[in-house]
Amino acid sequence: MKILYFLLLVAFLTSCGGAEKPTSPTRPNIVFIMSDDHAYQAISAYSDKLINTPNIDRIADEGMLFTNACVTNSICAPSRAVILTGKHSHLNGKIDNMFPFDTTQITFPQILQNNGYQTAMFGKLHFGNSPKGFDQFKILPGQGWYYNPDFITKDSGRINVPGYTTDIITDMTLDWLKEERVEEEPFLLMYLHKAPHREWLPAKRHYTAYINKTFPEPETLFDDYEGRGSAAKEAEMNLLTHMNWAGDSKIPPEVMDELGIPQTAGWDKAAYTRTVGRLDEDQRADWDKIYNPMIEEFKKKYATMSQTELMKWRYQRYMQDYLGSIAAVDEGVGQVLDYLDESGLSDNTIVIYTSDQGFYLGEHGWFDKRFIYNESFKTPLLIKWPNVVSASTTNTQMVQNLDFAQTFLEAAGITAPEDMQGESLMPLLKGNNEGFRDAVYYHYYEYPSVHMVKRHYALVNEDYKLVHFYYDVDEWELYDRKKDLQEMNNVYDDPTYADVVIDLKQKLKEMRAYYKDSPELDQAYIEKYKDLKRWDK
Ligand code: SGN
Ligand code: CA
Repeated sequence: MKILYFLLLVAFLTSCGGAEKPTSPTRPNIVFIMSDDHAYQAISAYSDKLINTPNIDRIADEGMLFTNACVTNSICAPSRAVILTGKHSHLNGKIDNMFPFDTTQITFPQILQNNGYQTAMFGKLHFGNSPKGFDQFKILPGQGWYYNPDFITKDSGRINVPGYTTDIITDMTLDWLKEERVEEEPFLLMYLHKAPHREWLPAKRHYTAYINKTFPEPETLFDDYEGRGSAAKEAEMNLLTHMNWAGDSKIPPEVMDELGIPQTAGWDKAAYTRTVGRLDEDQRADWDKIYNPMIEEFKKKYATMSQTELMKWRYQRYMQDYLGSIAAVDEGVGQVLDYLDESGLSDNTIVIYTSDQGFYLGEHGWFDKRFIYNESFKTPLLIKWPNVVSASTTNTQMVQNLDFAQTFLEAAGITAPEDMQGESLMPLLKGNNEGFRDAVYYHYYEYPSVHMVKRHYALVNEDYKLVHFYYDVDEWELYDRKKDLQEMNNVYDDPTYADVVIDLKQKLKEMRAYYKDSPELDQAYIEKYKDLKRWDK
């Protein structure tokens, strides 16, 4: 009798699992690698002007490089919410970095887990709450630290781990693959770097190589923002005027005082204290050895430097630390790829490398992202999957981070929920681009906030970018993508484009309706958060 009860109980518990579990042993593993703020300009598979990333490049060598991948909302946590839910920000509710993710949303990892996948996440999530649908996770609280970071763990609460965060996340990822993973089940592994997010602290082993390099300047470093509307002019992300001297360029607060350099933001010096100030005694000694000569040299020349020279100096300082912090990411990716190869897992594993958005590396004189202008709108995307994706192929379609969830579900043989809004990339991966979308929708919300990038939504196709800035302005911009690669010239009011404007405005209206976005929803989001204090300048 007892046995009967037991069998009934087992049957009942199994039925509670909901979805049927496909058991095919060939279901692919998924290794999703994402770094934070990693510009495609800083991956040598796209361009080797700035840095060599041989390991990340391996993914493109063995698979597909997407040259027109883009995001739907160029900012961290919203981008992650889009990736996990397969829905635009206005539907998943995570419109900006400020408010926690709505955990009642269904995410693709939950679906994979319900269908027999093992799931694990290591690194930066940035949701303000823990991820659902993971058998294991160790995530950084908020933005996390570059050195000696805390982690929120599934099993052991909050822990502190000494060392360099990029390496620690790599080690956690490898440990899980080697020690914790069950061999019989397919897995989803999310390996999520904090680097190269601001304030760009490289690993000790990369200090010397990067601090002594000089990098080519982008053509638009001295952009004066003429020829566009008020949004570009009013944004606060210029290397000369908005980048922190202490926090970003690593000029210590006391040296700023000595030289009479005012803070660019109220938290300029505090940013230095909370980042460089986190180094332990030995780490600090290593840091000082390399950074002090740079500071001494700057002290000698500062008083005589022109604005142009200062801008050039700040660009080099920025690139040295930004690119320096990518070096460890590339090495970590190499270690994970090596392990997949050595363990025989590679053949049946999809490996994706992407970023939560792109980033300005001095283009338009900027750092940061948020805008729909190319360098932050586009994001790196490299995918390998031996036996399915041909090696060394390039795809130019307008794919989006919105498409990932449906792609992974299809790869796992699972029907995606109907309300997901992306398009599976499976046909593209197999070499068939026919019928894929010819335009994408974009909507950025976080304003007023740090960097002061105005709210805007847009339609982008191969030829044009039509943008509407709203909230405290009502301004339109149109860029001719074929003629104006740098996006320096808003042709919205140019009579030669009058017909294009009429046509694209109609298309944008239809697109908003198609994706279930609307002026009413814009207003509702403004109302919903209007009394919340969002940003202290
Ligand atoms: C921090 C950064 C900003 C950045 C946001 C959002 N300042 O506030 O420069 O735009 O994060 O970045 S920092 O000095 O504190 O790093 S995001 O990647 O999380 O969206
Ligand atoms: Ca980011």
